[in-house]
Amino acid sequence: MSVSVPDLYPTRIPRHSRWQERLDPVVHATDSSGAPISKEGVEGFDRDGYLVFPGMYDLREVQLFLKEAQRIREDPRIAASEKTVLEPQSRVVRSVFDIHRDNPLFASLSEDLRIAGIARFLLGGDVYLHQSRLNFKPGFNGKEFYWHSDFETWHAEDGMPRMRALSCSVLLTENTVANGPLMVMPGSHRQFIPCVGETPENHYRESLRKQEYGVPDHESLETLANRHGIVPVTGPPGTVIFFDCNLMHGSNSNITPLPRTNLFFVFNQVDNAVNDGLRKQSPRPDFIAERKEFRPLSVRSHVFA
Ligand code: 6CS
Ligand code: FE
Repeated sequence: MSVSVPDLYPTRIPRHSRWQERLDPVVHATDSSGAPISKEGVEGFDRDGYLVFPGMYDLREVQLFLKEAQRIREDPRIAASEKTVLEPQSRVVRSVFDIHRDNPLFASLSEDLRIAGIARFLLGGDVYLHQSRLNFKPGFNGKEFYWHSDFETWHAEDGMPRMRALSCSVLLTENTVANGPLMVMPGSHRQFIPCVGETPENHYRESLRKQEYGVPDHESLETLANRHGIVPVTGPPGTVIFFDCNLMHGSNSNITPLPRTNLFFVFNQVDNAVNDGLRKQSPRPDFIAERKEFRPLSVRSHVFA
């Protein structure tokens, strides 16, 4: 879709510029009656930019998800596909994208009321999937994801107009302080940090292995970290983490024997569909960013036996 819209969050600019206040609400819900989460939960997401639900999926369900994730990682056809991203400097699988489209189990999980129902509430209306992926971060070899705001990339490279999207991460293995858990700067979602440097063509081929554009400058990161702190988000398998599209986050390399395998769904509100008019480079493949199918997910209750 390409209609001319103003670029409200300019980034990938030639030189440093001032941070920008967020122009969008964090919680878009206007009516909390019948909310799927508590009042404290809504306030927490609004204040911190993330929310953690330990035990949202029971161990039996998670075992099912993890078995399927391991089957995907070992499937030679998938390993050879462009949807699979390898770790930098190795042939180790880092991520597999588009799992909601290629895998019936994960397609159902993406529409499960327990997660899509919360996303729909927080984003204030029907949602579709902008992206889905498995990040394996294997033991010993799983490399870091440097500090970034997802929205900065989805805005600059996919043409996502406003901050009305969120990530939902389902932990498939134990996420400890040691094996490279998601680290967030609580509250950092309220500032937009423009990043310096024009996006190279086909940037995703490098950025998904090791991101170098769309990474804030050290001074901004230091100021954000001093102001908000850095929190490792840990939890047992079955924990679900929701985090706002503009929350500053990253994760360290995993040199422990314990894999940190997490599944991610990126929910975008249907009125915030990507817009080609906001993009300067050629579009990223649709296995990374949905460009056509903005139909609302059919959210319903699932039992994964
Ligand atoms: O470019 C993207 O869409 C991906 N990059 C990162 C580092 N996080 C979000 C997303 O997976
Ligand atoms: Fe990210």
